[in-house]
Amino acid sequence: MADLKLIHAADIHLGRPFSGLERSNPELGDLFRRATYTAWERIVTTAIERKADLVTLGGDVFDASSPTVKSRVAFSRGIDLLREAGIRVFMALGNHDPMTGFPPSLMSLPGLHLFGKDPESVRPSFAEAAEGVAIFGASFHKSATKENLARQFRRDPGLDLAIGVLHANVSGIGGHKDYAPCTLDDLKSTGMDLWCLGHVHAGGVLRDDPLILYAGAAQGAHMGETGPHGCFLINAHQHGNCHAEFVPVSPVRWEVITIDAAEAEDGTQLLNRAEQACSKLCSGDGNLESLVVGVHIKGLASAELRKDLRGKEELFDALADALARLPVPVFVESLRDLTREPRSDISSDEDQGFALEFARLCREIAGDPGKLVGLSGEIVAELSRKVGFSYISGDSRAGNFGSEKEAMDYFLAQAQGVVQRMLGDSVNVD
Ligand SMILES: [Mn+2]
Repeated sequence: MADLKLIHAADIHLGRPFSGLERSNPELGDLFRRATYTAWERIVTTAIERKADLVTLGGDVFDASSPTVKSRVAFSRGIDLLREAGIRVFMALGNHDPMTGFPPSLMSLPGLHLFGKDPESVRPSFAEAAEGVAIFGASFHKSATKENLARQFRRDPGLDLAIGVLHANVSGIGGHKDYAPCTLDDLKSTGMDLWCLGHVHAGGVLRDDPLILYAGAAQGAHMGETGPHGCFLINAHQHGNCHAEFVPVSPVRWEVITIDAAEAEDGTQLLNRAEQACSKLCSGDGNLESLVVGVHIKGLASAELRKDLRGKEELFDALADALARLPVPVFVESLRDLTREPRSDISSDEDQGFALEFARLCREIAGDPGKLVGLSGEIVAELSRKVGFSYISGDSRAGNFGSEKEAMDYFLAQAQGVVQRMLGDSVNVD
């Protein structure tokens, strides 16, 4: 066989909305609504421009098991364009778009091979390059597929190149449902030269030999999906030896930018730093149409900066205005003040020991109502002895509350604030 070139994509989630955008912005709203469709169009264009022999899709191409008409039309158009360019598509379905409920109109599109629920192999005979090549795959029958599908695959003897396409959770990767669970060894044992997977939204290569990779979500949809997203262009040679190149396609990128308070004397300088950080992120990705950022400010804040940070709503608006005007418009998703004030009375070791102990005590008390009685006074006393009354607002003294429960609820909220102010983000008390 000649070398084979393929594009692998998965988790396009056509029609998926963005979450966590608390404030609306009409201009960007339209871009966000189009984002998953744009990503799919770019996958198609990339396959055509880079002269791929075939395209593999690893499931969750649609966000919903009953895709909207817009999603169905967009998908069909892409398959048509690929077919006209002589590129066939091999698709396995995932938990968002399982066989049950999958639109019959999409099941037999010309140019598309849809894998059934049982593992099967296809020998594409459409191109000289594909001689001796087999594509293996299986689709989720229903959303919550718990069986290990990978173990049901076996390479046919005599093949030059065996490619597997599957939606699966390898090694229980966190943050994703444990559907079609399997291990890297399960995948390797099948004898495939290449595994093109879907499900995990952070794409990447899991193993080089054989090449096992997740395409990742073609477009991130929330702060848990930061960084560039796209598909992979894979050059496959006889009996493996595959090389994968990541191709970014997402028009919108999510990122967290962290600004050191030591580098910003006040709110104005903070805006400048944020602008610089965003411009740097946008440079070098010509596909990027917008950036959504969470802005974290940490470190030791000057008195001036603290003053500006206290007017957080206004600072947020100023930041949102400034960043929206950048050449690649930036949408501010959130602004987190993780700064701390300078203190000299307690050593940092003591701070951490006390903070953790206090957080543990609060959690223990919250889980045992019997311990509430009388502890509110003790907590205030302990807190004030350790960190000084300047950290505790006046109304938190014992006796100002209608009940112990009310007092405890207040102190727990207070404690979180105190711990955060003392430690910035260096200790996670959750
Ligand atoms: Mn998915």
